Amino acid sequence: MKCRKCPSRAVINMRQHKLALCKDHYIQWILDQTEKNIQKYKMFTKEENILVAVSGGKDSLALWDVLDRLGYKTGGLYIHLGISGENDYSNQSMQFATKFANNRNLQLHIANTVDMIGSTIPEITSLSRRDKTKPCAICGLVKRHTMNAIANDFNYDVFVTGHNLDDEVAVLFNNTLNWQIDFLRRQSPVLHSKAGLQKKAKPFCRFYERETAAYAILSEIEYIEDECPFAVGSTTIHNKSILNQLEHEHAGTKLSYYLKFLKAKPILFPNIDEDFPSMDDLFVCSSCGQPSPKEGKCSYCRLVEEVQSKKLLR
Ligand code: Q46
Ligand code: ZN
Ligand code: ZN
Repeated sequence: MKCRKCPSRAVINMRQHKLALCKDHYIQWILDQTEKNIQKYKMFTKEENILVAVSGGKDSLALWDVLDRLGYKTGGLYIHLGISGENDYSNQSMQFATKFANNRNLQLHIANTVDMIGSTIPEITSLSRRDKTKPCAICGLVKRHTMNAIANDFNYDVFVTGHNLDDEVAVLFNNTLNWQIDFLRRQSPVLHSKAGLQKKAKPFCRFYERETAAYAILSEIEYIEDECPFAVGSTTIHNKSILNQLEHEHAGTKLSYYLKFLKAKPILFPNIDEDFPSMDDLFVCSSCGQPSPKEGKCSYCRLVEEVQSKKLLR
């Protein structure tokens, strides 16, 4: 198959766009489409400081690479979660993130849960009152708190994540299956800053996972191929396989599901702007000063307190 734009051989065929491209034109297409998304959803400008959450995986490193090539001012944040497993996941993924940043002379902030809380994510999970078999809720809480704290401390204007279309659609599918109205209301390519919460953006939200993977491979980005061991068997992965079947039978299903949801949002939520939660819904944590939906200490500070008191009792 030939490239749509030149006589070279195509390296990727995107059925949903009816577009086949060679390596050079594909890389340029990803750069152009990312810039379009940033503009379309008013994510950020070249004047703002952007903090990229990097896991060492293909999506986040590809995103950092794209933003850097487009001339945005970026720094990265890697959070070491202390997850080992067969592949020594956290240490391995940190090495990929560090090598990427060093090769390009980009600043990488590294936070470590052992320094912040005194324990790894699996240890915190086993000490907390929550479901001891699933660290993901605690992991998400720790990551959100850390990203907001680093963004505030180092004067970043926005933090961005490498979530792709497959991630967004899997979450959307789960939220519609369970009619999670608050989650649906908040699902957006960009959430503007409010009451001490940093602006968040997902510049890759319209790219299929195979497109970001192809970009990472063609751009020779080295990344950790293994998933976090706790991702295995998750609802998200199950939803992704169902959605892949639909996509296989009808190319473009995922993209259309997501874009039609974004179009329907103002009708579904006519009186609510994108800046959810509202100021009235938020308090300031009495310990760390970050915004919190509850009065007193935020969930992160209560978790740290709980873990530290249980460690003292051991
Ligand atoms: S890193 Fe953390 Fe994920 Fe691993 S423990 Fe779960 S939430 S699966 S993105
Ligand atoms: Zn070409
Ligand atoms: Zn707090």
